[in-house]
Order: sequence, then C-alpha cells, then structure tokens
Amino acid sequence: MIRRTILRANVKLPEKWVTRANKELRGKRTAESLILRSSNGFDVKPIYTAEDVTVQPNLPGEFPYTRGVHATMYTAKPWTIRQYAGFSTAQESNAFYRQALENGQQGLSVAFDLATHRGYDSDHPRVVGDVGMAGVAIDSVEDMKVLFDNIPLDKVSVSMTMNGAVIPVLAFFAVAAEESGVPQEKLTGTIQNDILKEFMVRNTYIFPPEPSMRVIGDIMAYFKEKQPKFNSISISGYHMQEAGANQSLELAFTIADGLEYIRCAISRGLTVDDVAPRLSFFFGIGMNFYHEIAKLRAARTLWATMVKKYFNPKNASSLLLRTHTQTSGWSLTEQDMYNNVVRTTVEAMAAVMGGAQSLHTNAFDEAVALPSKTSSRIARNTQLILQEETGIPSVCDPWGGSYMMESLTKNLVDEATKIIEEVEAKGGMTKCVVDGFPKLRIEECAAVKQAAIDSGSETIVGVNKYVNKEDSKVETLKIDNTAVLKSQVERLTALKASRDSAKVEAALAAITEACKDSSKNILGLAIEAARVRATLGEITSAMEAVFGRHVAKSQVIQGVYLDSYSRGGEEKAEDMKSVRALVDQFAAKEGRRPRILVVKMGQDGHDRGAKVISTGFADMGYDVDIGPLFQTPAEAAKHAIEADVHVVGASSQAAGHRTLVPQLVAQLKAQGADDIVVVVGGVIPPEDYEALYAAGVSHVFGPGSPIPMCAREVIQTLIKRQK
Ligand code: DCA
Repeated sequence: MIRRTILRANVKLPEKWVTRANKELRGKRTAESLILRSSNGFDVKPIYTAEDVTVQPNLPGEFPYTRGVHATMYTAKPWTIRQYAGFSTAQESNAFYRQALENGQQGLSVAFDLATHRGYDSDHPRVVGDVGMAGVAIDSVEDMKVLFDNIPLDKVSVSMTMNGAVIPVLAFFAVAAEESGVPQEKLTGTIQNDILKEFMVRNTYIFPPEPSMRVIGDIMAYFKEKQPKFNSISISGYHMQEAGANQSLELAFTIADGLEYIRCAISRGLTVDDVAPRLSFFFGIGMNFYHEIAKLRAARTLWATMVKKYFNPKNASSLLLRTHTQTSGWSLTEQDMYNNVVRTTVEAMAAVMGGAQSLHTNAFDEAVALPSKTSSRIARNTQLILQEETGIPSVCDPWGGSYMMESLTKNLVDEATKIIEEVEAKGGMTKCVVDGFPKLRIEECAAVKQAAIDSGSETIVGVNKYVNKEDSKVETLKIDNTAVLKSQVERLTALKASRDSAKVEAALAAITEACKDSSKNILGLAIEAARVRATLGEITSAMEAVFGRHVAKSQVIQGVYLDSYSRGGEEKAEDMKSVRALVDQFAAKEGRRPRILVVKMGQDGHDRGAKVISTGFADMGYDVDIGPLFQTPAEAAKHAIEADVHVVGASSQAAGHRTLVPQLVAQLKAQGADDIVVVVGGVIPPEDYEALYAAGVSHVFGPGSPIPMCAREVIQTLIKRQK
C-alpha cells in the first residue's frame, strides 16, 4: 500500500520519541526509516502529536463540514444500506430487489446491462454478448414497470447507475412511476448522470463531451421544475479509484467535476442554489484504511470551501457534500476468495467512520461473477452488523481530533487543492477531459500500482504472498445470456406490434429537433416518447442523429511499469530483463518486434486491465496496439490482420468473453489469419478456461496474473512457433 522512504526535510518526529524508538530498534534500523511514503505524494509518520494538527475542525454540521454534513449524523439516522444490483431480465431483478428489501436493505440501486448503458436495444447486432450480463436489460417503459413492480416508489428511494442512455432511462422511470400512481414530484433517489468521469475512466458514454454536457443541463433544469426530490447527478470518484487513481487524484478530479456541473447549470440560466443541494457524490473505498476515512473528511471540506469560493451560494445546503460509497471491486481477489469478506468489512468500516450517507458492500465473489444469493446476503449483513452490533454509529465522526486523522485530512486537502488548481488553470474539467490529461494521470498511477503488486513490494494476501495451495473453489452465479436475449427480443417485437407507430415517429422527430435547439428540453420530450412506447434504442438514435457517437483515442503510456517493478529489488529487475531478452531473441529472428493488439470487445468499457497490460508489455519490448473500445469480433480480427500482429490479447471484465472470444478466433480463421495467437485476460472464472482453450485460445490469464509472467508465456509461445 505504502512504501518506505528516506526522511524528508519537512517531516518532523518528536525528539524524545526518536531516542526511545532508536533504543527499541537496537540499531537494526532507524526511527526515521519507519516513515512511509504514501502514493498520494506525502509522508506518513509512525507517530503524530498535537504539533501536527494545524487546523482544529469545527463541529459536525458546521462549515466546512469536515466532521459530517449533519450535526447528529448516525446517532439520529444511520447510513442507507444501498446494494447495487441488477441482472438478466427485469422480472428476475424485481424478485431480487423485493427479497433484499424484506431482508434489511433500505434503498435500491439499479445496475443496467452494457447494452442499455450504450443506448442499444437488446436486438441490436453489436450487443449479442452483453444483454443481461452485467446488469438488467431495459428496452422500454414496459421493462421498467416490471423492474419496479410492487415496489412503492413514493417510499423507497432508487438510485440508477446510468450515464450514456440517461435520457431514455429517466423517461422510462418517470412514466413507470406515473403509471403505478406515483407522480414525479414524489420520486426520491439519484441518477448517476456523471458523464465527465465516463470520458475519463468508465467509458459508457454515447455522445461526445459537449452535447453530453447539454444533456446534463437539460436534466438539471427539468428536475428543478418537475422532480425536485431527485438527486440530479452522483459525481463519482469511485470509478477513478477502480481505474487506478490514488486518493488525491480521486478527490481532486471528482470535486473539479462537481464545480464543472455547477458551471454547466449556471450557463443554462440556473443558479447555484437551484442545483447544488441536489448534487450528490460517490466515492470508492479501498484498503488504505486511514487514508480512506481522511478522504471523505477532506472531500466535504474541499467541496464546501470551493463552492463557497467560486459560487458564494445563499443556501447552506449547496455546500454539503453528501455521498454514497462503495467498497472497492478492484481490491477483491479471485484467489482465496473468502478473504474478500474481510477486505469488504475493513473498507465498509472506513466508509462509515468517514461519514458516508449511503453504502454498497461488495459480495466476496464479485471478483469473478455477479453475486450469488449467499454472497449478497453476507454483503448486506456486513452493514447490518456494523449498524446494529458494533456501536460504531453511536458517535459522530469518531476519528475527529485524532492527531493522525486531522493531519492526514489536511494533507489530502492540500494535495487535492493543488490538482484542482491545475485543472482550473487549464480551463476546467470539460477541457481537461477532452485533452485527456486526467485519464493519463490515472492510467500512470494504475501502472505504477500494478508493478508494485507484481514485484511484491505491495502485498495482496493470497495473491502475491501467503498463497493458498489448496483448492478453494466457490460456486458462482451464471447468467444464461441466450435465454435473456431471446426473451428481450420477443418483448421488443410484441411492443413494436402493439403501439401506434405514427405517434412514436412524431415523438422521436421532436427529440431530434430538440437536440438542434438548446431552448428545448430533451428529457421532457423523451418522457412523451416513453409514454407512446418508443424504445431506448430509438430515443438514443433520435439524439445520435444530431449529436453523433463519441469515439475515444487510446494511448499507451511507457516507462512507468518498468520503473516501479524494478524498484521491487534486483531479482525483479533481472526478471524483467530476462523477458526482454526473450523478446529481443524473437525480434532478431523475426526481423521485427513481437506485435500485440490489445482489444476490448462488446460494450465493456472497463479498460484499466487493458491499459496496464499495454504499458507492461510495451515496457518489456513488445510493440503494442490498443484497439478502439466496443469492437465486434469481426472488427477486432480485421484490425489485427491490418496491423499485422502476432498476438491478439482480449481483455474481458464483464463476462462477454464466453460469446465474443470464440467468435474472434472464428473470425481470424475466416479471414485467413489463424496463425495469430489469441490470449485472454481479466475477470475469467476458472470454469470458463476449458471452453476458451477448446475454442483455440493459447493462454488465459485470470485476475492477479503478474504481467511479466504473461509477457514471458506469450513470447515463449511465439518463439516455439518460429522454429
Ligand atoms: N439528521 C437529520 N436528517 C438526516 C440525518 C440526520 N442525522 N441523516 C439523514 N437525514 C435525512 C437527509 O437529510 C435526507 O433527507 P432529504 O432528502 O430531505 O434531505 C434523508 O434523511 C435521507 O438520507 P440521506 O443521508 O440523504 O441518504 P439517501 O437518501 O440514501 O441519499 C445520497 C444518499 C448519497 C445523497 C444519494 O445520492 C444516494 O442514495 N446515492 C446512491 C448512489 C448509488 O447508489 N450509486 C450506485 C453506484
């Protein structure tokens, strides 16, 4: 997590303590060597005293809200247990939600499948591998009605993780509620609607940045008038952390995104007080326990201070950073999977000690699959135990006043402020996102971290240390994608046969017109279209006709992996050298370096793995091409042939590999390129390996595979083929 460093001039340890510590250490090491360098750029000391606390925080409920947004915090009302879930069909997800609510869950949080995220109906040819896999498939208001059947939407607050296809999804939700007797003004909940971080890390955007910001402006304006109790954006650092950001970057870019959304509202004629009270936040909580608590305290402080400085609101609610939190999915390991229960518990404790308003605890099997019934129950119970057995909620901001915690909080505020000022100097987040600077900073951080894990300088129990040699297989949930696809396509066909197509066409034409005319509100018109049963794909296409679809450019960062891995010691540096020697050996005979195309097929936009692999392979001497996101197997095969690669590496995070990788192998064969080696990496459950090998895949690299090992195995295969 943190590595040792030498004493910096500005790091002071109490003299008396240093004397005592040195005596205890008996010359084996010095007291100063116990100072750790955090990845956030400041040092963490082994001891803190009153001298380290330069700012005494105010009480909870007081500006700048470091100690909490409410005076009473959990002593009056604990955080909301809000588990993120959704899979296969609306019917199955509805049954799951109802049972979760009966068993202690307090709010809903909907996970949509990737086809829905990217604005495609389930019958679109690009999404065959994605329908119902990583979330629930929603094609129309009819699906949305089934999703919330018998759930009182005037009482249960609903969060929806939707960013790309946010307009049709919000429209379906409003109409489904209306048709169940709940008017829009009574709806409570949150829409994620944070498009800036999609361009940075999560990649489930549809339209380019500028029209995407227009859409957000429309939603904020519409909610102010018609759905005032609904949080209009969940400004999300979570995905930045999952993509590899340290706490300072996550904090800074999230707060800077928030400032940009307020500016977007103001440019639409709204005031800061019209929108800021309904902006909410979402942070990831990883294993760096103290830093994560400090991060939430720092986030509240930064938001209140910055909103006051830049916008000077009249309503104090505009200054409150209310946040959802989720334990880190990235920290879960496939190896020795039950360890994940412990990781999640520690992270959940950090979230609530940091004063989060709402929390999702991951299920232990989410490293490889969607959660099973048992793992979901344990995840929910983790929070119930914290709320009802531990006494943790009985004190507001329990770490307040700790020398260490106050000092760490200040360090994080200072580090993040520097980065926010850099963003502001560059003209704000929309500009920064377009020129790609935040994305590169996060990718660099991810590569450094992966190298530290691969080299063993950071410990992951059960992965790179204390590896369990015994079989610890866990049964995981499987989704029958073909059955979901068939049922969705049947529902779509029936819907299209039963509706008045002239009304649908008129409603869609009105949306297209509104996209050209910023004085109109797209959401209001999409609600009209939803009422006459236009589908998600149709509403998206009506907008795409004006806005177009965004295509991102990918870059490979070089040097940082090699640097960080080599810091793991001489043996590690030698390890890298020996892989490079094999690569050179291949190149000498081949007349060129081994060339790999890293692809992400289907609608899965999680590209941390693909980016880190690309950096690692490039640092070991490979020529690396990164395919554009969202390729079909046929497009990936064509790209591989045109780039004349030796290897295609498919990275899969969302279970699409079962359908897409065999199709890729078949496409390469059909296009006369079956000499190209295919390897697969990412979230691949062990039971999928055989089918992938049978389909013609040479290597499968599951979660936790060190990159030098992958690079070595691939080059050895290529060398064998040369003979
Ligand atoms: N004293 C007085 N009132 C309190 C207290 C307290 N100690 N604690 C909570 N409340 C009130 C809140 O003010 C709020 O009322 P309001 O809506 O009228 O302001 C109500 O109780 C609900 O509590 P809140 O803390 O806002 O919790 P949630 O409704 O669960 O909202 C929030 C959390 C982060 C704001 C929301 O955006 C959310 O649920 N996000 C989830 C996002 C998500 O699931 N993403 C998935 C990846």
